[in-house]
Amino acid sequence: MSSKRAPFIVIEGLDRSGKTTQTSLLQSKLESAGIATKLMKFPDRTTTIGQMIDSYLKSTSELDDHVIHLLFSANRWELASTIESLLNEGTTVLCDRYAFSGIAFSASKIVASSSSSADPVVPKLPFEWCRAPDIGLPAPDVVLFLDIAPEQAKQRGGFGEERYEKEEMQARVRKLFERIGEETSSSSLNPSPSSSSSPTAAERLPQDGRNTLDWVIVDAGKDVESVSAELWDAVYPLARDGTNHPIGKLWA
Ligand code: Z5A
Repeated sequence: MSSKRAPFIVIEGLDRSGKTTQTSLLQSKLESAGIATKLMKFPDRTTTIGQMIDSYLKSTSELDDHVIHLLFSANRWELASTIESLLNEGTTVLCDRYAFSGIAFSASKIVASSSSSADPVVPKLPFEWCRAPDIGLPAPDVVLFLDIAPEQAKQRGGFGEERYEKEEMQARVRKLFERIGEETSSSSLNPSPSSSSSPTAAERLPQDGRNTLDWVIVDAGKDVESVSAELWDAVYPLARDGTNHPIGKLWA
């Protein structure tokens, strides 16, 4: 890879969209192709901060909404320099959830009086406030967003065990992810694909030389192997070739 660095690849998506399944498959495939890869996951429940988050998500502790949001962000900051070192050493970083989940989940919380369909929906935490603590984190080179309808996700194993796994909240989270994806893509210097047909994930990858990340939507409702093949096409050229571009700073 000479003077190039390795790419930072984030997989985002709704609950049960298959992030854990797909990041682990991708890691195996990359390593079989001889590409050093580090798999990371947020929240990282192994750190002291991560243990506080884990206990909150399992509803064994209560925290103010502001506090838990800041803990999720702090959990990323405590690993920010590790991410940068790995990329500079030539290790591809594959990350299961990142700051985008941070905004989508916290900004989807609404005040109790707006939970009935007759009331206007009032967020507890403003979108911009939710984004602020993550400004300046290492920016991924690409975000692969696993998109799935909440009704389909619900049919998959384990849904409903943790605090945020409620269908109404997942629907709001999905809308917020759409907003984040649009804002992220529109801030890209890359021209949008000119073809009117749906481009594959690989066709939508950023060209080297761009100065911001790209947001690629992947249909996660397909079978495991089809999703994995699409992710592989998107990730392999980037991981094989590396990039000359310096590590960006998120939203900075
Ligand atoms: N959160 C937050 O609020 N703020 C933050 O800053 C961050 C996170 C980073 C925990 O996240 C919660 O933290 C989460 C967001 C919030 N809240 N919720 N709810 P987590 O990442 O630790 O959550 P998780 O429980 O480990 O992952 P997940 O999202 O629920 O699942 P997944 O990783 O996307 O899916 P999976 O485990 O790979 O697959 C789920 C099941 O579906 C499993 O039985 C698979 O065998 C099956 N599966 C997978 N793919 C397929 C396909 N293609 N077809 C059929 N079945 C499939």
